[in-house]
Amino acid sequence: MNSDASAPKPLAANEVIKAASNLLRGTLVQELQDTSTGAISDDNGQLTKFHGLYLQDDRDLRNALKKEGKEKAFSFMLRVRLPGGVASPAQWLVLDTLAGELASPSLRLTTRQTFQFHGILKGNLKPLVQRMHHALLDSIAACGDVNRNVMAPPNPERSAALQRVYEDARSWSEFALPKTRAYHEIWLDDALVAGGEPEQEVMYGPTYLPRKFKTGFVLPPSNDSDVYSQDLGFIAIVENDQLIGYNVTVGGGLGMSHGNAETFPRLADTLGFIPADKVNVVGHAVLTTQRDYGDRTNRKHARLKYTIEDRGVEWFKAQVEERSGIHFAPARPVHFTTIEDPHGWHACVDGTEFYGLHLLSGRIRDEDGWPMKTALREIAEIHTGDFRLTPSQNVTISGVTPEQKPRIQAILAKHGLHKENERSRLRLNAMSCVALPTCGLALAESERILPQLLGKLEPHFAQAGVASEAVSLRVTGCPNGCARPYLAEIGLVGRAPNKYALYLGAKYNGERLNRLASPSVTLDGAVAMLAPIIQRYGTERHPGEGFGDFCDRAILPADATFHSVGTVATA
Ligand code: SRM
Ligand code: SF4
Repeated sequence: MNSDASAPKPLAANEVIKAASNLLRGTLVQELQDTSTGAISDDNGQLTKFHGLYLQDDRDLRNALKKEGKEKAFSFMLRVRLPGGVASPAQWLVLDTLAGELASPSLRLTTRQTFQFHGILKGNLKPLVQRMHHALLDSIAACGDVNRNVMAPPNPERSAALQRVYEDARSWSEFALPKTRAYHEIWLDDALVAGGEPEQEVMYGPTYLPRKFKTGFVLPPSNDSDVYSQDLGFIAIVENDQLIGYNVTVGGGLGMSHGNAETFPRLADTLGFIPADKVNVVGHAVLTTQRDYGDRTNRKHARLKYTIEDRGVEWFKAQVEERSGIHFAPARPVHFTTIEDPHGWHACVDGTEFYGLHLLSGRIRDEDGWPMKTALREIAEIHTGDFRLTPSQNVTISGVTPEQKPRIQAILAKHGLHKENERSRLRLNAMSCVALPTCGLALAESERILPQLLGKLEPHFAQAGVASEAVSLRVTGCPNGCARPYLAEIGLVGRAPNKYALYLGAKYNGERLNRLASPSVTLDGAVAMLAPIIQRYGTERHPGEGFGDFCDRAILPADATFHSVGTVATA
């Protein structure tokens, strides 16, 4: 067979779908009216992602339904767009009500500071989006090949600088929204204004980006949103309590596929320093460079990290400088110490306080002895501040006045939910992705086995006398890395039912990836491997040495170089 190696590769199927979609409309309106199935076509399924919606099915029911010759139990997941994770009490109450009335009863806080509904039946999609809209909430660009939910430090009123960082994050999020009216037409029944200006995606163009694109803002010493895992990162530089600018990072990303060495997690490179008022212009240049040069032929090679890996960071920096007209100054020194959310009560400069509430895996539901949904609803009913979703799937009850504090404390106490001090740091720092039963890509359990895994690991940390050490444990049901497991000191990544790859040795502050310690272990096998390491950590660690640093120094062989790109580079 003749093949011409120089012939251009065909575009990925998604590129053809986007191009033919009339700016993300496809035939969604018609398909939503089809009541003969709970599903939609694959092509339209790719487009709904840009509207924040995923078609899923209940994987617990798959086999039984197949045996009965029935359609899969289809439903949709909806991800809210919530830059910086801020929701008012009124919005909380709307979301709480919708979960149960029009979706599964539980709400899920994500690793990128937003809410997800699961289990929305096709016929409930429009009413749900419309009721969210009345509460000034939407799901535009929460998923899809666009700039996704922008992450930002969750408690801006802790300082004037943080407030400014939050505002810059919001501004970039708005700036980089798609301009199509498709969402409004399809879900909110907005008619196109006849004779109006022709619709144009000036920044994205008609085929948007080659792949998803993520932005995170951080303010050292906290690296709570794992800035080096973001396609585009802004590290706030503060002098004399004033924000003076940002170090800009590019090309982070974590997703990979088991057994495919061409896919890998990668930490971002630092391009340099920019003044604070240049965020949008630099963001625009980064995004359009990726728009023009990202790989549109292979979705497994389409993230910005591969564009930079292939073409070099100096080339990329030159592109951004040329497009933005801004010359990067040398990066300012930054020092990260933690990724942990603040738990319990904390004071803010405006005289209010916030309460950092720990939620395992971000799940909000009522369980015996753990009535999280009821408690948060009761708080929302009286709260005059707001709620902040954190990058570690927790929530802070923010802007609490001295008068309100006793009332909120009483609600937490009544429901037994003020126990952050009694939890191990391992538990407080743990994260897991959703995985089964809703995630179509899950190879193994994640959220559902986290409590069991913690229950088995915590006694080892206690026995070794290190229960109060902050240790990051992150579990995912597949190598896509939704709970950022490659930046965890202990990372477990699903391969098959009860089979996980075990990774150790990341730096706690998110500046170094972990390395493969075992390619395939059961959960019990992982606990058995970890037990003696935890014991040794208790007795052999250097003063102040984190668990990840200890594993990197004393446990992992020096030649265990699973990740080739594992350090923070500065261009
Ligand atoms: Fe993710 C796909 C859940 C954060 C990398 N992710 C998915 C899907 C939508 C599965 C699918 O495509 O069918 C999952 C839906 C599960 C469900 O039932 O809800 C899913 N990802 C999540 C969430 C909800 C995990 C959580 O438990 O919180 C997070 C939602 C964040 C948000 O609010 O926007 C979530 N996903 C992440 C992160 C972490 C981050 O962004 O900080 C990553 C790794 C960082 C990165 O992007 O490199 C991540 N998700 C992926 C990937 C791999 C992308 C790649 O470049 O290879 C996929 C699969 C894909 O895109 O093809 C994926
Ligand atoms: Fe699903 Fe994999 Fe993401 Fe977990 S890591 S939510 S299993 S895609």
